[in-house]
Amino acid sequence: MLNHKYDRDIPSAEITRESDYLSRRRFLKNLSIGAAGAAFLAACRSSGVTQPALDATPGSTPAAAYTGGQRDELGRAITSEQSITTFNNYYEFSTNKDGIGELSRNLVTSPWQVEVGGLVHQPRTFDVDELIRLFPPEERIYRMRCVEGWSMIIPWQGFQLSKLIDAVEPMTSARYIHFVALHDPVQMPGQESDYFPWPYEEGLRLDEARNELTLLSTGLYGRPLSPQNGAPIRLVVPWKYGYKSIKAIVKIEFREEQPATFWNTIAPDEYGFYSNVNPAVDHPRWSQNTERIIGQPVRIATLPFNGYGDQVRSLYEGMDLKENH
Ligand SMILES: Nc1nc2c(c(=O)[nH]1)N[C@H]1C(S)=C(S)[C@@H](COP(=O)(O)O)O[C@H]1N2
Ligand SMILES: [Mo]
Repeated sequence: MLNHKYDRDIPSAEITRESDYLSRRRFLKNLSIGAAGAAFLAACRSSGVTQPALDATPGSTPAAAYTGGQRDELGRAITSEQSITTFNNYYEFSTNKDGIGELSRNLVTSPWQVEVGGLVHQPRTFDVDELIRLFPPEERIYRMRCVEGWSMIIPWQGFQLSKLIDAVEPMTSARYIHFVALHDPVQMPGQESDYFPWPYEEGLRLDEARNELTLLSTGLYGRPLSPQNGAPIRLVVPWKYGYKSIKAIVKIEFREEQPATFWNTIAPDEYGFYSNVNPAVDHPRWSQNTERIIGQPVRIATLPFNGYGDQVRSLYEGMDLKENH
């Protein structure tokens, strides 16, 4: 059922099918990935690393080092910092994608605390500065595929969520993690309306949260996150649609039961709990077969699990991924 109240603003140009580009992956394989990329891949091969999404560059990369040449492990060039910081989905501020930077400019992101609790032996409230000291960020170049049919390649700085999970010692009864974003209508004008079920919330199964791809990010392009990208701390789950990667996290809670999630509450038929990128399962109102990388002229084929199948497929063994979309 279509829910007009929450109907999303999808430019039709973003959702046009372009089956011509279905062989894009094979095509990309033959592209030159540049000397640094080739050296990195060679190093991975010789060290037996099977984790192509990890970049060799440490998190301390200065912003000035980003000359535009960096690519992900599929050979895709990183999206410009300009696009990443000016084309945003952040409904707490606006349902428009442009202008979020301006609207969120004065968001107070320091000091900022994240309360970690629920079914854990060591519940604790962390200051974000403390998290960064405890778990020094590293760089990960990840693809991000929005459910609307566009994508970006983003050089994040962050640390594996698994490190924080280990630190708080989950109880054996903990099976899910619930994430809650800031609720502050004074600072976040989009929350003045009760049109949406604030606060924004998200969830992962504990094994998904522990997967080594799952990040808590505190920066991108070598700079601390800007408010529009989720400062001071946000989730990044690259094999799932972008809306799972919740911004401005204030609470992380371990639970036995599957938590409610913002978009699933709004339109359960359209947005499932899992939300794994899956070109074989269309959104009820548009195809998920293709996507347009922001800044690129043509649509390309969307890859199962956004191209991270080798790292995450085993999490869903035996599950019907259409049923559990
Ligand atoms: N708190 C919060 N987190 C959010 C959103 C939001 O509206 N509020 N939008 C999501 C969506 S739909 C996407 S595609 C990504 C966009 O992240 P970016 O603006 O950093 O590219 O953030 C996700 N996280
Ligand atoms: Mo999105």
